[in-house]
Amino acid sequence: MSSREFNNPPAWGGLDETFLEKLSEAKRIVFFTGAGISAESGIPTFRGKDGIWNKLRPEELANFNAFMRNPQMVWEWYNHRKKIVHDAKPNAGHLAIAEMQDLLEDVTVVTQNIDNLHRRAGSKNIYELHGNIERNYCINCNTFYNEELDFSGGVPKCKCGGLIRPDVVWFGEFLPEDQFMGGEEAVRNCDIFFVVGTSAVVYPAAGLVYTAKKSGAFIVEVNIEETEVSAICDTSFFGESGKILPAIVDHLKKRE
Ligand code: BJW
Ligand code: ZN
Repeated sequence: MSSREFNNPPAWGGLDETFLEKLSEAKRIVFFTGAGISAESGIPTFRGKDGIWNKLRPEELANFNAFMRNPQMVWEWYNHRKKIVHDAKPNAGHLAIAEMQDLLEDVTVVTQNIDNLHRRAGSKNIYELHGNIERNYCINCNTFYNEELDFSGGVPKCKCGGLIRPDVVWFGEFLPEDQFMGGEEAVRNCDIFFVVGTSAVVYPAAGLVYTAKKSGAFIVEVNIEETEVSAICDTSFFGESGKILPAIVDHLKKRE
């Protein structure tokens, strides 16, 4: 939760007329997603009520200096999360977004998540802004090591001797340029921009909400609580994404 105090949001009352009208005209849709969409798959969020960063300090784990100070500890944290991600399944929210590919002209997912669940749900057009927990690379020569790593001799090393790290974006690091530029381009050209399950406090990713706004998209928030960007959204659906996104699919199927 950010320092801003939020009121209790009103419970979701169904899909409203303005939204349905926009949806009926929309050609290009972007889903900008965060940890909240995977919460119903059993993957903890970072912030908020059950967020992992209520217990752990992000600056101790999610930055390069922390990794250099204590690579063993950082890897233990990632291996723990890798297991959770590996055992998780896409939920009704991920599946609904994937299903929309057959019901709408052009659907793009721009995700901050590193958990692969959009891909596993069947989404095709995905930009991953913060990397992917299933990939690793050498900090010296950037060689990728995506197979199962061997930790029996301590933190795994590359042939060149460099430490191998997870391919995720830590604080103070640049986002992968192709992913950010591709995602931003889709955002600039979309008619409806959904902001799903993100606290929208981490930049530059959160800036995409403002990019969408400036480009004239209709902005729809799906979240269990108010966020930093609720005030600029055209409509906010407050409830679980695993309930609200399938309701949109149901509506689209009825109109087919
Ligand atoms: C549900 C739900 C349900 C729950 N249904 N909803 C000061 C001002 C502005 C910027 C900065 C600043 N100081 C530093 C910065 C920059 C920094 C930043 O933004 N910091 C802010 C936090 C202050 N950004 C960076 O450093 C970025 N790089 C950068 O800026 O590069 C330029 C640069 C380079 C060199 C020098 C200087 C600048 C990089 C950011 C990388 C973020 N990485 C992480 C970790 C990834 C790896 C890992 O997983 O371990 O990415 S941080 C973490 O936060 C993760 C997430 O992708 C990201 C966003 O979190 P998200 O997805 O929004 O999750 P939550 O938990 O915050 O929210 C969940 C939401 O779901 C909540 O709203 C719930 O209500 C909701 N929810 N259940 C629907 N069922
Ligand atoms: Zn190397």
